[in-house]
Amino acid sequence: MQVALVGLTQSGKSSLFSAVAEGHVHSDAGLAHHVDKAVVKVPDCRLDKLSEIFKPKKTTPATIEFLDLPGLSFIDEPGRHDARRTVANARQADMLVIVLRNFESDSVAVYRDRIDPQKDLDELKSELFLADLELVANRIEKLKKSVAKPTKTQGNDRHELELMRRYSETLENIQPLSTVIASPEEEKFVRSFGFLTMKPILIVLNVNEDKIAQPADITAEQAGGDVLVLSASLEAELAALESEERGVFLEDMGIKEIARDRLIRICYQSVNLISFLTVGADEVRAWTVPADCPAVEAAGAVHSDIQRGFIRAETVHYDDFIAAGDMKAAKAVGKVRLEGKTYAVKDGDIINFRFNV
Ligand SMILES: Nc1nc2c(ncn2[C@@H]2O[C@H](COP(=O)(O)OP(=O)(O)OP(=O)(O)O)[C@@H](O)[C@H]2O)c(=O)[nH]1
Ligand SMILES: [Mg+2]
Repeated sequence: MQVALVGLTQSGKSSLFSAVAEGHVHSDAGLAHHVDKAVVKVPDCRLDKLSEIFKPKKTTPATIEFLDLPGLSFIDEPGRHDARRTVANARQADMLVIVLRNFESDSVAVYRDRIDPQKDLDELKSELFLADLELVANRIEKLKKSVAKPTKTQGNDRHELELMRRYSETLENIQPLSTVIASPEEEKFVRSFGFLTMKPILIVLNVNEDKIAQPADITAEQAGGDVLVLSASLEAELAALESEERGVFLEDMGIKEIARDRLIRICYQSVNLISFLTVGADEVRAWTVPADCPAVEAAGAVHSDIQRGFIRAETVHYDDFIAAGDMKAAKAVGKVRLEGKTYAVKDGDIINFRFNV
């Protein structure tokens, strides 16, 4: 899974990126189109707890990849030119985190002479709509030509043309494409286009340090996605501290959790991914699968042999396991179930696959 940090110039993306990537030094000096990438562990206290219990040789968390994209500017033609390139990079991501500037600073240049996150968001969103509309329009032109010829793909092309016309209408009515996907099959069919308005979004309001506890000026409804208030530069400083130092610092500031952890978790949930867990003396591990994934496919995430030779998924939910104390006790109270191939795996299921190859 990939998450792209997008936003107008100097909104705090790279600062947030270095917080998320915990000290990954960003290296965009002089490289106008450089995209930084970092693989980030998904914080999961269940995994920590299970590691304490099983004391495995190895603990493996779920991960997400973050992309730090260059800042967008639509003020002049060179800016628009660069923005097109950046936006094309965002198409590969599964989700967008839109970073909005809401901090005052004399030393950081201000976009369009304003500090106004709502206006910035409106501008960004309309550019995302336009980028999708352009893609759809190009596709329609191509398809109009190809459906006129009796080729093997004619049937498919007709179907696609119909879809693209519907999308064009949707976008012209300023509705995101995420609102018109009719079925999972359709979603799969158009996924490779990377439509931006089809992606889940999270809005980050980057405020001054003394404002992090205040409610956001923008509601989730206005934003069209969850809103997270944080200070990117504070997050970057916190991420650079050793965990003990960080704990003391957070306590002093009266903060329960760093925003970074919350951000990563929200991203994971926004694209409908869940973690199931495997435990043992060798490894305690979180595995990433789509929500409601059938058990037999979850088995495939671990190993194709386990999928092929699937017999049963011995399953206990993490909460039941912790309540019971250990596996034996969980079995004794009937919380360990033997599930078949079609069982829809839940977030936090601890699974032991029985298989035969
Ligand atoms: N006061 C304050 N300054 C910040 C904050 N976040 C970022 N900055 C400063 O704003 C400037 C730009 O931050 P970056 O993180 O590089 O912003 P960016 O969005 O990556 O910038 P571009 O990639 O050039 O678009 C830097 O000087 C940061 O130190 C914040 O929360 N508060
Ligand atoms: Mg940057």
